[in-house]
Amino acid sequence: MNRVPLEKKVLSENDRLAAGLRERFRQNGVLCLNLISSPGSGKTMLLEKTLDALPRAERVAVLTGDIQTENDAARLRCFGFPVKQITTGGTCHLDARMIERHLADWRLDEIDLLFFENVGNLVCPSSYDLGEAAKIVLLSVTEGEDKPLKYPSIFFRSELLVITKTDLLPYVPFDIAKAEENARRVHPNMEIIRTSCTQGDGLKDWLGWLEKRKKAQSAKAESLA
Ligand SMILES: Nc1nc2c(ncn2[C@@H]2O[C@H](COP(=O)(O)OP(=O)(O)OP(=O)(O)O)[C@@H](O)[C@H]2O)c(=O)[nH]1
Ligand SMILES: [Mg+2]
Repeated sequence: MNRVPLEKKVLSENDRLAAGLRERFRQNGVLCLNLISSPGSGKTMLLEKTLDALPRAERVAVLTGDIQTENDAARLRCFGFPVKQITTGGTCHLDARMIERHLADWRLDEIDLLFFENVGNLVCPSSYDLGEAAKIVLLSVTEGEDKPLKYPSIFFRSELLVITKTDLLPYVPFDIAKAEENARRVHPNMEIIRTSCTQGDGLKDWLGWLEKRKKAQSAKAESLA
């Protein structure tokens, strides 16, 4: 009986903080993207390839979340962009308060593109708004094409699906067309990009999507100014 009101309170407090973050991102022209997937789907590797491909003058930063370890931040720091690890100590998702705290000593007016790598989990992160402009869900070909139907919330709420590890398709019984059909049953017209970070396939499409998304955000800001 008591569980529902408590959850509601925690979530509404998160929504309030997330709204504040979204407004700060808007004022500073930061495009903020929240990457979500099961553990090991390839979030960090996609970010490694992204940071490696971007010009060093690009104003990009990453907050990466995990329950334990600084491993992902260590992998991402070597590209020379600001990176911070958020260690949740048991919590299975990032929340807006963690984001607020870890952004405290960064100047948002010096960042154009900010990535959050959420804790590996296909369920809980979908309920927590972090003030991002868009959620992006990753699904690797080893996870099964039924996942959009079993975990619909995150596929419904994400603007883009990145299918990862397509180099493994010859070795796993994964029907990629069915996976895409399932994603679009949950989220009609969902944008989908197929990638292999080991082979480099689809990375151009991904970088092109980022560019397009940045332009859309700038155009929206100009139209509101
Ligand atoms: N074959 C293949 N392996 C990949 C690809 N992308 C990532 N991997 C491997 O998959 C494993 C997990 O990748 P990560 O990038 O650490 O995955 P993650 O989603 O960040 O994992 P968590 O942060 O623990 O949730 C690593 O061994 C990667 O080398 C890919 O495109 N192809
Ligand atoms: Mg990772």
